[in-house]
Amino acid sequence: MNKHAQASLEYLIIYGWVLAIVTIIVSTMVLLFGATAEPVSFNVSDPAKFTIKGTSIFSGSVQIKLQNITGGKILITSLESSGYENCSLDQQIPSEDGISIGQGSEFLILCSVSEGGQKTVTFNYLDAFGLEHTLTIRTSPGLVVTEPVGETICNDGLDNDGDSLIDCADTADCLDGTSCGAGSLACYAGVCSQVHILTPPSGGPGVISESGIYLLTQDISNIHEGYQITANNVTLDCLGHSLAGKGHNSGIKLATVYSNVKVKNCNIHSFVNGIYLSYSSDVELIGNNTYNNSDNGIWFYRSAHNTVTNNHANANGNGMVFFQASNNVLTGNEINNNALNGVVSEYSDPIMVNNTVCGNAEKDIICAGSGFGSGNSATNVLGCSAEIWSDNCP
Ligand SMILES: [Ca+2]
Ligand SMILES: [Ca+2]
Ligand SMILES: [Ca+2]
Repeated sequence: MNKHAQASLEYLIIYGWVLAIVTIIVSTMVLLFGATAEPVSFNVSDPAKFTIKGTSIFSGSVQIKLQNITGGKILITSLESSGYENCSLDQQIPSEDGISIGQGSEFLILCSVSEGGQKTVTFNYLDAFGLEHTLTIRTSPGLVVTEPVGETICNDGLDNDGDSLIDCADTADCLDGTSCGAGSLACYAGVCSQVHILTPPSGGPGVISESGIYLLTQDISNIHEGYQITANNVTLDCLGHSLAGKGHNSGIKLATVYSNVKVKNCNIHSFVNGIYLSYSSDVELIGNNTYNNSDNGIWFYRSAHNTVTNNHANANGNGMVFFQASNNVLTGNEINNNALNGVVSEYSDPIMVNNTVCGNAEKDIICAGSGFGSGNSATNVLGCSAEIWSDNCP
């Protein structure tokens, strides 16, 4: 053995041990910390051709949403898996030869799973030129089957908790106003919609002068004036939040609107008028609560053909006042305990069905003519015919 070779051997003997020990320490640390901290990931074997748009794991079920970016239509001819109990493709129309998926289309692979560990699913497909390929989607080793925790992501196109309601349609988890995509998209009434989130008014009313969906996502207090709607085709939904004034103006004013305006779920207090309609029609007031407004809960001034459903107008000056306002339909409202009157009609009566108008200090209902409607509870009325009311206040 020459001198050089002997030196190399000594080097290996001395430093080889050090190298081995370092390797063992590093491996142990990866096992102890690295591997367990790593979240489960899904990888496709050809990311240039398929994008993973979302994944979901909950008890007994794995969903993988893919997008075809091959550049053309594909035909999936077979599907195999390892580690899953069974896998299927969802939401695609099968043909004799396979399942056809267009360029840019998204599709779901659904698998059952009962144990942890690494899983793979593989499918064969023909590309737009008829050439055969194979795609494999593999999990990282630590796939753990979890319990459902609700619709955790409202824009992934997946049912994250297995209740068969997806994204915004799962209104129990993706609440109205929850972001469901880029820009100003948010869940509203089960649909991912373009919405405007209202900011507090300052230095005058918050003016809504363009059509659209407006959501109040916070309580607003101590304002001089609330919102004023001057456009048609507007939905203003307070989502149960409150608008609180300091004794002036109106909470919500509708000024000269005449088509498809809705005001919903607003708690409005401490203004002169809670809601004030001026020269407006085709307005729907649904589920609002007006109280502690000094003049009126809701004031209809020269405003006809509106509907007022399931609102509360309690403990205001008057509950609802109709001044030269015909053909308004009141259904299922509670108009109680106001400091003056419940419902006051001047010049023409609204159509009242199944409202509770009780405990108001002066009159519960003052009719201009003899009134319209049926099934209303009241005790103390003026001018109204016996058909529209019964003395059965609780
Ligand atoms: Ca749910
Ligand atoms: Ca769901
Ligand atoms: Ca989802």
